[in-house]
Amino acid sequence: QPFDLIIRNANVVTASDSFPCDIGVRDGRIATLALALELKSARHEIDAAGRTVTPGGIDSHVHLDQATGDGSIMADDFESGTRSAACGGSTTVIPFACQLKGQSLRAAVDDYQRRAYEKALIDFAIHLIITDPTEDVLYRELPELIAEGYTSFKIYMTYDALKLDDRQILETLSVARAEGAMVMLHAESSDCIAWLTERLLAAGHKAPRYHASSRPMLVEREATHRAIAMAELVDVPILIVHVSGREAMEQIRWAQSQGLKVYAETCPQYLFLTADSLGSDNSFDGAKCICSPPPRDAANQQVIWNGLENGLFEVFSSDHAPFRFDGPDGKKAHGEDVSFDKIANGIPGVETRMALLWSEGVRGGRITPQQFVALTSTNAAKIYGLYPRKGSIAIGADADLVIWDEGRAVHISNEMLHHNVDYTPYAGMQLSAWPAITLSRGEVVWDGEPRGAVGRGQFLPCDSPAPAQVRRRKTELPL
Ligand code: DUC
Ligand code: ZN
Ligand code: ZN
Ligand code: ZN
Repeated sequence: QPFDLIIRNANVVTASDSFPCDIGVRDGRIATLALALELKSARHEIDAAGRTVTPGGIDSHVHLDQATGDGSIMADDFESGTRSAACGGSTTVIPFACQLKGQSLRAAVDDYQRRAYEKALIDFAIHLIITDPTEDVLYRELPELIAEGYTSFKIYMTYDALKLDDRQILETLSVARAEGAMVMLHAESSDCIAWLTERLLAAGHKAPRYHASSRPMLVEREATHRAIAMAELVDVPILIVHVSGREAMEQIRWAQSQGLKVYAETCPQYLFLTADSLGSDNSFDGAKCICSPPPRDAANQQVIWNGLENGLFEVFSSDHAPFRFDGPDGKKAHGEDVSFDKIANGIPGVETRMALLWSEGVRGGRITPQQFVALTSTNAAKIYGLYPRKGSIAIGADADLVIWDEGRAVHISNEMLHHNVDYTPYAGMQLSAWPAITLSRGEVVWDGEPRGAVGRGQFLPCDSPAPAQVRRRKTELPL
């Protein structure tokens, strides 16, 4: 039986290994890995001589077409967002279905499945965001949805429209424990932020750069500590998303040293931006880099690199939250004179994530190629229940692959990107690598041009993530 595709002379890198081989693909899956694959016939061949081939990226934290409720509109939907992801070497994204307060979880899922319908160019799973944990939501809807493949959800400790109080968090964590789901936590202390914001605004400090002053590391540290304590009490694994620097990391390091299953995610903005990116004067330009938690300083960038290298972080995702700078529904939705707390929160990055980490991390000598694969793909597949279909180069896995172009100067500009945002925070950076070809289930979706039909991406129901599986718990809950 002929292959549909053979990739010859690849230098394959997985999360554990690196080896030369040919990859035979049939029906969208990896059918054979062999040295000098004799096979005569394949409909297509790609010569990857001299090139590294990694698993396609899994960007497990992206916001696409997500309702914001504050007059801003996300610039990327499931079409432009997944196209941009593919052009940057990702083959799976996991955006969010965000429950509105008062809305059923089912209605939220249906809403986002409609938003995704026939749009995605690459495969996607969906995380839930739980904002209204009523009894019906927690004890009827959530178990049903987890059984249907929505096995991870995010909860917020800040933002009035999204946050849960500690009692609600405990209750929600205990459902995750019972049902084997993975909980992602946005850990920032709501009241501290509100108090600081009020005082900054009273003093007339309203420019974008004060966004960073309103959310110092302390507020992230405090909430991270509290989240860990609650997860320990309930005895359930959690993942702290978008960790920005030293103080939250110290809490996570402590938890991990106690044997608690506390996983952590960080993002490119904490390696490549600082609070200075929000502006050194009162100009509005800094709004481009407003995200939460805010980027810190050069010393913290180094601490984040250390955490990627030493294994504190499991996941490197983009937290792509796309808002245009100009226009009526992006960063300027309420004008340029508006205070920092009214500016849409988030920055784009789904397309630049992989190349930034390959270029500055691997080629920069900070992490190994295997660590790169673990951080950008394999670990997320395991933590969110997509492994081994996604996240590896192995027989039977989906043929989701990146063939790298290395050693070429890549000057980042927004013009080269395919998102629907009118800027990139990384403009001007000089990289030494970019994906040459991205394959999704054996189909070329990027080879210097975006390829692949709109709507070809499939929804991926997730298994109960290995670390969250019910049978692995060590203790009974105290009653
Ligand atoms: N949290 C996110 O996860 N993304 C964008 C902004 C935020 O606060
Ligand atoms: Zn063909
Ligand atoms: Zn968040
Ligand atoms: Zn996010």
